[in-house]
Amino acid sequence: MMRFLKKLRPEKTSQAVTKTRETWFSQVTSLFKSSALNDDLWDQLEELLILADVGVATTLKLLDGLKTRVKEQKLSTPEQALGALKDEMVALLSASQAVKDNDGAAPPIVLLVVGVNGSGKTTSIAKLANLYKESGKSVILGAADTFRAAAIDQLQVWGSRIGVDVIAHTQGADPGAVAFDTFQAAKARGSDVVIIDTAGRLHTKSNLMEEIKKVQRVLTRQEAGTQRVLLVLDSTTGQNGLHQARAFTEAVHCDGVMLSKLDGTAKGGIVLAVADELKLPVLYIGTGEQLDDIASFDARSFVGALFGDQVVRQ
Ligand SMILES: Nc1nc2c(ncn2[C@@H]2O[C@H](COP(=O)(O)OP(=O)(O)OP(=O)(O)O)[C@@H](O)[C@H]2O)c(=O)[nH]1
Ligand SMILES: [Mg+2]
Repeated sequence: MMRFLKKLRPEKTSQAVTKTRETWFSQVTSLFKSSALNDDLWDQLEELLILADVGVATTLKLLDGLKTRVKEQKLSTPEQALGALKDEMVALLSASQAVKDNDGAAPPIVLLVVGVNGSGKTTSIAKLANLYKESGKSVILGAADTFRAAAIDQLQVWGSRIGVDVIAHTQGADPGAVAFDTFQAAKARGSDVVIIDTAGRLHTKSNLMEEIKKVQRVLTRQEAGTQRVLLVLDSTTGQNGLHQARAFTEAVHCDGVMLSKLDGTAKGGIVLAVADELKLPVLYIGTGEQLDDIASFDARSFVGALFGDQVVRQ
């Protein structure tokens, strides 16, 4: 899945986690400033991380790793331990970041965008299409959310704003047929990237999950070799959203996650839970409702932003 290293935009990341930083991680910083390295500090840290939505399992894992670092590196001051916490968070976030690169693969790259209703798929597609376009790639969009007429219009409005073509059928049409036509159009025009919008669906609706698989099969038959499935997850849905996403990834193979609406929550710790529990790379974050409100995910910038640091120490 292509990344846009030029578009790391640490300032966007920092802006998006403002609430999370102010609500929880500033308290973590204060804790390390005011407490000695003892069990009381670990207990309070555990509580703050869980409140920030890091999730119980991931919080315990972080604490274990942190205590090991403190012991092995013979750290004696709370300040050193805070540095070790940041390192541990970066390590955890980086563990699942190895993504197959598409360098050398024959275009077009096909990105199938999936997720539950209202998670931010269509908006995220517009942001991604815009990023690709800005980096000089030709993009074509497929309106395979044929479930509601407004969905097709929504994508077409974005398409004309960005200046990319949208392949659409009518409402109720077969999403597989839309994907087929979009891929054919991309091949005929020599496009670099195809992004396919899909209808929101719950993982519990097996017929809808089958529909996604059918779209994938249609694309595979077209020898769309570099297919990637991007799961869009609404950060504001917290642990519940994570639970849904886990079931989603069990039903459909996903390659990476876009965490939308990170700006809309004080519980941005969810990013750590997602990376750790879904074992999927977080590729992008949504930082607002506008076209430009997207940043490539980078573990070090993210952790730095959570703590309000300029640069997280190596
Ligand atoms: N604040 C904020 N809002 C976002 C972000 N991404 C999407 N939204 C908003 O979330 C709402 C739903 O976005 P859509 O893109 O329509 O979501 P969808 O997944 O395509 O929805 P369905 O097609 O109905 O399943 C819209 O109001 C978007 O503006 C983000 O990163 N930040
Ligand atoms: Mg949509």
